[in-house]
Amino acid sequence: MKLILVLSLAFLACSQAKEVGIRRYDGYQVYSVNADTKEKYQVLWDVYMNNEGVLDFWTDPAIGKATDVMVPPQEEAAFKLLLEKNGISYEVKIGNVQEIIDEEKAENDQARQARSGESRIGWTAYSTYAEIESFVQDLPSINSIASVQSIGTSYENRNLYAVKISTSPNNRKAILIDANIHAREWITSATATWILNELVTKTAQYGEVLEGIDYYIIPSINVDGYEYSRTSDRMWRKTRSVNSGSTCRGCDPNRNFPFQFGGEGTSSSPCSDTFKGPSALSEKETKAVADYVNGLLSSNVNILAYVSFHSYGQYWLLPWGYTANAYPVDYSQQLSLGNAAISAIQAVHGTRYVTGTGADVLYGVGGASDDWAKNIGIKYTVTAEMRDTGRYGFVLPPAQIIPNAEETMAALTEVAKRVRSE
Ligand code: 0X9
Ligand code: ZN
Ligand code: ZN
Repeated sequence: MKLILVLSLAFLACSQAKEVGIRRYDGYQVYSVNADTKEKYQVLWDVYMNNEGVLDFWTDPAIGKATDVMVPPQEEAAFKLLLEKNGISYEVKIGNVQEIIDEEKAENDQARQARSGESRIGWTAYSTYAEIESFVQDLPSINSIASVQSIGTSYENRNLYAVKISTSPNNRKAILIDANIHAREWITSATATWILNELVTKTAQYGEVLEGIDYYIIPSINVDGYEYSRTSDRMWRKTRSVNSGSTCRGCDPNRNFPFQFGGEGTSSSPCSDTFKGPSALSEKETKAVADYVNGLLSSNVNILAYVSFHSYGQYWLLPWGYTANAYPVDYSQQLSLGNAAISAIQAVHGTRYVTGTGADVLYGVGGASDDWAKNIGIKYTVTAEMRDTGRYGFVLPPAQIIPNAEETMAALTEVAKRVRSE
C-alpha cells in the first residue's frame, strides 16, 4: 500500500514536471524517405494520414523526391520495417533532434549573453517576440521612412504589426512580405527584421531596393505559435487556438486562406500539423493579413509582388501551388524572375535554390497565402523556403541568420528591379 502510494506520487511529480517543461526530442530521428513510385507514395500517404500527432512530417509526402519525417524512438523499428517491406529507400538525415535543439539553444544563449546591455536586437541570435515587438516600435524614431501599422491581435492577444517602408510619397508600386506564418520557422522572422534594419539604418546603400517602391513587411504573423515554439515545443508549427471537441490546438495558417481551402495537402483533423481550420480565415492571424492586404488594394496601393517567408529546403516557389501542372498565364515571367532571384542568391554565399511551382517542386497545398495573393490579382507571388537543405531543417543555427538574410536581400533586389520595370 505504502509502496504504491510512493510510486504514484513519484509518477505525479514526474508528469507535472513534464507538463510545465519544454518538450524534449531525445532519440527522435529525421528520415529522408524517397517514394519513387505511385504505389510507394500511396504507402507513405497512408502512414501520413494514420499517424497524426505521432510522426511529424517535416515535409508533406511527395512522389519521386525526398520526404522528411521525424520519428520518435519508440516508433523507429516499426517505421523502418514498413519502409523496407515496401521497398522504400531512406536515409537518416538527423540522428538525434534533441542534439541540434540543444546546440541551437547553447549558441543562442551565448550570443544573447554577448549582446546583453545592448538596447536593440542583433542578428547573431534569435529574439523573443517581445524583443521583435519593441524593435518594430522603435523603427520610425530611427528613420522616418518607416511607419508602423497595427494590423490586429493574435489569439492570445499579442499585437500584430506591419511596417511600411517608403522613401517617397509618390511611390505607388509596392512589395508585400509575410513572415513566420509557421511558428518553428524562426529564420523567417529573423530575416524579415534584418531586412527592415538594413533598409532603415543603411538607406543610402539600398537605392536599388527602395527607389520607387514601398514595402509592407509583416515580420512575424504566427506570434503565439512562435512564442510556444520558443518556450514549450521547438517543433510547433500551427497557431495556438483551441479546437472545439479536440484537445489538439491550432490550425495550419498556411492552409487557412480562402483560395482552394480544403484542397490538396490539407487535413480536417485538428491533431494534424496541416489542419486547415474550421473555416477559411478562422484564425485571427490569417484574418489580419487578409484584411490588411485587401485594405491596401482597395486604397489603390499597387502591390505587384507578394513574398511569403518560410523554411526550409532552399526553394523559390512560384504559382500555382495548389496542384501540380497548373500554371498562371504569366508563368514565363514568374519563372524568369525566379531564375534571376536564385542566381542572385547563389552569387552571395553559393547557396543553391531550386525554382518552380510550389506543387511541382514540393506538393500541392490548398489555402496557402501565396496562391491566395495571386488569386486576388497580385502579379508576382512567391513562397521563399530558406535554408537549409536538411542538415538542420527548422533548427537553423543562429550563426546562419545573417548569411541567410544577405542572400534573401539579393533575391529581394531582383524582385524590386522587376516590379520597378512593370
Ligand atoms: O507546406 C507549406 O505550407 C510550405 N512548406 S513548409 O515546409 N514551410 O510548411 C509550402 C507552401 C508552398 N505553397 C503552395 N504550395 N501553395
Ligand atoms: Zn512554412
Ligand atoms: Zn555574408
